[in-house]
Amino acid sequence: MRVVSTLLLSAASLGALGQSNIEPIHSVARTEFIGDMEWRPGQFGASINQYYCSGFLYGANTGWIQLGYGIPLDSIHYRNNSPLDFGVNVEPSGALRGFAYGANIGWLNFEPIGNPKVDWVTGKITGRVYSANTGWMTLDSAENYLRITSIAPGADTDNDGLPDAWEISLTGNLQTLRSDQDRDADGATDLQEYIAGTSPLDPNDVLGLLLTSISSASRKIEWDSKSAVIYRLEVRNSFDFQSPWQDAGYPPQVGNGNIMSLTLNAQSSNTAFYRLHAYPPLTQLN
Ligand SMILES: [Ca+2]
Ligand SMILES: [Ca+2]
Ligand SMILES: [Ca+2]
Repeated sequence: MRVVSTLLLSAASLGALGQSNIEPIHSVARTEFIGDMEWRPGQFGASINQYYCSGFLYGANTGWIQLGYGIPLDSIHYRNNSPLDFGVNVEPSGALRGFAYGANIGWLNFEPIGNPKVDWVTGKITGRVYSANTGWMTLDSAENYLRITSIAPGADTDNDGLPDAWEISLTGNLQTLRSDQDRDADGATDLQEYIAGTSPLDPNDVLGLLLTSISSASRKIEWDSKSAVIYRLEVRNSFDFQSPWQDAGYPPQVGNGNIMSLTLNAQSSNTAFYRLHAYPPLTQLN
């Protein structure tokens, strides 16, 4: 009965967070002593965004386990110092740290020894989680692993298209940034800067082509990449600003945090215009 009431209590706040982003065919973790643990037991399954986790795991022998209370009280990270502010946080590296709770088994500790972690490039979740009552839960093994196929959006209580955690971590409020505004006047909207992983408060941090070297043999373009952001080169063959941007036909590139480059083939039109389009980590293009 206590388990059911916990589920109902948190369903309202979870509604704002969207559905589980655990891939249905990679949703089961193994445990030492208590059988399989399902990370997507329906629409209120685990949801992992760039800052924190929410949602529920389920095991036939354990009942429901809550990954977080729903939305951290400071909108960014759970403090894990009260029953109303507990949960598993997500560090920029993808490390999962904090506490999950099951009424039947108590706390599960996401800590450095087991090092549970999301890989922002592949979406795979690796490592182990410890519970004093039930032992280790293994998130990946040779034949089995957990995976997310997108980054959950997280809470957006002011409905402006920007995750509250991102807004508040940068400005301390929900008013300064807006999706259709270009706060730092660098040509990219605040929403475009969120997607590209650039700062909406720094005009020197913006997605752009850094340098184009042109010779008769090749043209090379370079840009300052952000980790795990996906970049696709687009082309427009006309001065006409109404003409659409199209995929330039090069494989999407996954950012590595350093300067990246693409060498265009020599047949490229002399009058082509290029731009980079950024997509959030794990976006499936094609
Ligand atoms: Ca928002
Ligand atoms: Ca801007
Ligand atoms: Ca900027």
